[in-house]
Amino acid sequence: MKKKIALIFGVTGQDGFYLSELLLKKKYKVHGVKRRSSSVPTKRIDKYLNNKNFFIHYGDITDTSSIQNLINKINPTEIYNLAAQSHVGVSFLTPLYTANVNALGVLSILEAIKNTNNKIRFYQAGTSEMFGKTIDKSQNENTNFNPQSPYGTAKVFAHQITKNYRDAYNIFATNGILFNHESPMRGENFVTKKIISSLVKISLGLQKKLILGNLYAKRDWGHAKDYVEAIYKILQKNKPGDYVISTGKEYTIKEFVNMTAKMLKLKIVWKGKGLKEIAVNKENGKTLISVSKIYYRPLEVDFLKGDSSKAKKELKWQSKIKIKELINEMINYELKNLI
Ligand code: NAP
Ligand code: F7E
Repeated sequence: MKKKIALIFGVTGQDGFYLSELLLKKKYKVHGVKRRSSSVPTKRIDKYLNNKNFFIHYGDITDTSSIQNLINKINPTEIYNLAAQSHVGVSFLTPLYTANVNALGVLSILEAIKNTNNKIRFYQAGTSEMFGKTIDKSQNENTNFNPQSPYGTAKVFAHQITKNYRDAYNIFATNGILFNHESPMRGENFVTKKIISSLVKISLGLQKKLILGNLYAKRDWGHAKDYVEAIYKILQKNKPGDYVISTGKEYTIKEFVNMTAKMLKLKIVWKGKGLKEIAVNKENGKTLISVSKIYYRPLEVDFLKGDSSKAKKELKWQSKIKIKELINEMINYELKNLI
């Protein structure tokens, strides 16, 4: 049988790493797109660069001609769009740029599929941030969108335009609505990676303090390795659809800190309230964690908890890796990289 060909936009990111691993195992030819940058952007995927089924091309989803040329050249069976300005906080500082990449970039890919070969299957990386401020205790495919950031708002456009192209042009265009997913490959400025890398250093005496923002937002955190399996399954169905992918459990940032500190045997005690809240070392009274306004956002998404019943039923997918295993793996990765 002819090898399937995948084209991944966003291959250099966290999910790009895990999806490449999965598709190479499934004997795909994997083509990934990297952006030109002044430093090497491929550190996560370096290990695949010598694989005979892995190919890297320059491109950018804000450059329509580069997308069109790549699709013409590669003629992929499947396109996975993982490319995005993916930081919610940063989207408030770069709203136009974020909209250009996260909304219009997606439209450019869909246009290129429509104009080249409408049999190409397309996955769009949607997000629980589209739900934003919600009244539903848990969110599924029928929950209304009410995004609270330029990031979430741009992703709603991407979600809707993907549905439009599915309906109008009969394209196998799908949306994942993925809740937060983390791993050792997570970007440094997301809260889980920041907490774990700082607390590991603090536990070894290599860092004095960790400064965080809102400790009371609740998130539903899964593992990226589990979530790319769902992404893959979404594109293998008979019919295109939209799927919520989540664990169904939520924790506050503070609870995440406490779980991490406990695993590192760091004894901390919380004191104070609001911006004055701190965590001190129980043994010597030194402040290890404090809060700063800098990391607060103009608008916050207070809680998110997904309901993945549809994915369970139709994709036979369920999140497997539990939060403590995730934290443990991330801690071990940090420790290994410090030694
Ligand atoms: P990530 O680590 O930030 O990776 C984003 C990728 O997009 C990187 O490869 C980045 O390239 C690339 N990129 C950014 N702008 C681009 C552009 N203009 N053209 C081409 N590539 C561009 O994000 P992730 O955590 O892997 O997430 C993957 C996707 O899922 C994103 O779309 C994100 O919004 C979405 N999502 C993530 C989560 C989550 O919890 N992780 C949840 C829901 C949805 P560089 O390496 O050059 O920066
Ligand atoms: O923030 C709070 C912050 O930046 C989580 C992206 O992958 O998941 C991610 O978006 C929470 C927020 O992720 C800090 O205010 C407190 O409430 O790790 P985060 P996010 O904003 O949930 C969704 C599903 C995506 O789609 C996105 O692409 O933690 N928080 N203190 C902090 N957040 C950060 N980053 N840094 C802090 O110091």
